[in-house]
Amino acid sequence: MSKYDPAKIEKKWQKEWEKKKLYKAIDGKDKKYYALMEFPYPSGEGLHAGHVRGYTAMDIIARKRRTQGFNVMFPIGWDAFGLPTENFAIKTGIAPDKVTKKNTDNFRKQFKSLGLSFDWSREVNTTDPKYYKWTQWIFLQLLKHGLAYKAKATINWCPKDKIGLANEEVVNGRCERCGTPVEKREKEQWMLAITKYAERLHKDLDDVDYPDRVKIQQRNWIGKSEGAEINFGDIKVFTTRPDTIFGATFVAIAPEIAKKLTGKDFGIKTETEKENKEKIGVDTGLKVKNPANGEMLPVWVVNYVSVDYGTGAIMAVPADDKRDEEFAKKFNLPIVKDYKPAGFEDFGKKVIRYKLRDWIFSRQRYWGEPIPVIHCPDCGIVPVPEKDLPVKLPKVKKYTYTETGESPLASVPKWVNVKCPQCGGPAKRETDTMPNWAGSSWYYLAYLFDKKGFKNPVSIGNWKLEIDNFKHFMPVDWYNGGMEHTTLHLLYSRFWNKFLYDQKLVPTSEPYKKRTSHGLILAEGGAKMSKSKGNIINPDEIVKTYGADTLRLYEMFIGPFEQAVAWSSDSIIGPRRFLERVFALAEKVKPNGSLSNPDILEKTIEKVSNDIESMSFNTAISQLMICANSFEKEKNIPQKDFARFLAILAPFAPHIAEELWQKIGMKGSMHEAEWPTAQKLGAKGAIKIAVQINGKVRGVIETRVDETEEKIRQMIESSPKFKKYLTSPIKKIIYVPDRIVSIVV
Ligand code: ANZ
Ligand code: ZN
Repeated sequence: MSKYDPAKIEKKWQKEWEKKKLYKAIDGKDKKYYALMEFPYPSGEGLHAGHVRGYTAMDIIARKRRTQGFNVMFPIGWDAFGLPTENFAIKTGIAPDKVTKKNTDNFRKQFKSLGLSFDWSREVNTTDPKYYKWTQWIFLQLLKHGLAYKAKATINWCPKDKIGLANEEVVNGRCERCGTPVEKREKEQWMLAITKYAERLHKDLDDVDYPDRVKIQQRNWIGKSEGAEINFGDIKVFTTRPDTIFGATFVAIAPEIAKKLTGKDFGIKTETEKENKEKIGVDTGLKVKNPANGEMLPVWVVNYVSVDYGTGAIMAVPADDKRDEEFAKKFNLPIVKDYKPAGFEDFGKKVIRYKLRDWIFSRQRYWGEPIPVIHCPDCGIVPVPEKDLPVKLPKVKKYTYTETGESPLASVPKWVNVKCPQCGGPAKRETDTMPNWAGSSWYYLAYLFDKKGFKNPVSIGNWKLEIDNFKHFMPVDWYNGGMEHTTLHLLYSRFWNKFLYDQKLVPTSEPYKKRTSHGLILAEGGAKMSKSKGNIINPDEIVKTYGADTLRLYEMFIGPFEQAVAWSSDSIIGPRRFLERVFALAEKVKPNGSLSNPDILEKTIEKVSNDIESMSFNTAISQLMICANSFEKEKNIPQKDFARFLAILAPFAPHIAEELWQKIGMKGSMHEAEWPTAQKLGAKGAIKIAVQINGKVRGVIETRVDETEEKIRQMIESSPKFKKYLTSPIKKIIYVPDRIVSIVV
């Protein structure tokens, strides 16, 4: 009897599958299924055990769909612009593209060792000029349609990194990466007008299959509010509660508004809701009239009203608003209770406001896509002609920002100084680069390019082929990724897709039909895995010791997929033992015969099929274990039954499944075999349904849980028991699944 030796089996099959190109998606072929997993940032540390969870999960979906006869698109690539690589370059002087190459080579090797069924022929890398040529092209289209613009923006500024930060990069008032307190600065920035899409980004969530939690996150970020604008003298306030106007006892305004109205600086700074621990304010001395009752109200400048939202001014109603109440108590302002409510539009007009701000799209960094415009003293901002794309990153000597906080690109005169494409006069390139979010905002389309699209210079002609492929494969049928990307990445890529949809380049307004998110894998003991804590589990070692199939199985078994779970070195032996037992079961396979307990297998097929769809991988594996236990009690296992068991084990543990498939004498690769369907009913699957004809119960039929209406109807029509009541054709049929069927003839 041979022993289970994953080291031998796994490499062998990985090579064989690659040779056979089993996982290649076919352009234009029917019954497409696009399974997408967020592509990784190829860090220097390599893949860690946490990554394996999501990739294995989508691999299971992709494998199942293939054997269900789908033309599966399951691609992978690298989201490779990013700060760690740039910081490494700053420290060591090693060019980011060199480091990226090394890191992606390592990630690729690691992915392959896990037996993930990616179509490697479609691999993309956001830092490849052939790729970012298109990121730049999309930027130019946004520019052409007025959705990219340059404006002075108050930005969060990290004085240490000398870089503008997006709101989400500011954590508790500090720079997310270096911890320095963030300052506000005015700086010319490229902006993308995502707010023009706010309503669609909000509303279209109705049409996609995302978890409620994710929809709520998206909606909160967009922050749609229906309210009213009401004039209190010269000050216009925004309120969602115009009904409370008779309870207003003062008006509170943002510092910027106070400065505009009085010319004075009151030394008050706005804080976000999170930052705001203590309410502070100063009486400006101004008084304005409440239009509801003519009362004169004092105007205070406060730290809890922001200039960025609504009108930057509020009517304060201490009786009904907690923040106003706190403020009123502290500064002895009146609190009026039991006032009379007003109608919604009695004193102002209805408006809709969004919290969403335009997207600050500039970074003063090296390692990003150069923004493809040229500044000409005579012509202004001139887009780089499409034929001149990509604008490649120049080689630089130093990767740090300049003294004035400009990007390192500004220190390469040969690159910066160009001729204006419009007038031919001397002009300068834009030196800002795009943020890390750019490349991932459209990568699901990049996979669909014919490789020609990447090699040839830009021209509309070349787009045709890709657009056909976009039409064929889009939208993404199932997108899985981390919880931490369900707000911004999802929002940004939905925005770009909607824009491309408006340009008639993609077939649907939403890029992702369905989104799921996996929970984190924590380190042993429950802490977050991180390099600094030295608690990272390296999958390479697990693969070496236990095999990839064991690692895959373990990560899927470890707990409910959407919840965070802690790694446990003691538990990994469980899945390994299970696979050893499955391996030994193959010895009992005989060409013919029958199982003494066939129901277990049928139930297992049914359960595993359903559990994969709901990502209940842990319960699917439990059921596979129950089935294997039952097989152990059998004297012999018929070949066809064991083959069906292998077919449902295969998405989880593809190597051992293939090995045993061959061993028991099945033909071809098992990954080209068909997904089995449960044939017979287990005792629990059988149910009785009452049959009512013209209002009278005429008996019951025996069927199975979840049977289709069509099938039930056929059974009734062909049953002698009911035929005599069906004196004329069926007019109407009402089927309450698993309970009753009511027929009118
Ligand atoms: C009077 C009032 C009475 C309010 C009441 C609330 C409750 P949303 O849109 O749901 O977040 N507000 C308006 N602009 C603001 C700004 N720039 N900074 C801080 N707060 C602002 O909430 C809108 C409500 O937040 C508005 O309705 C306003 O306070 C405040 F019982 O007006 B309300
Ligand atoms: Zn010019």
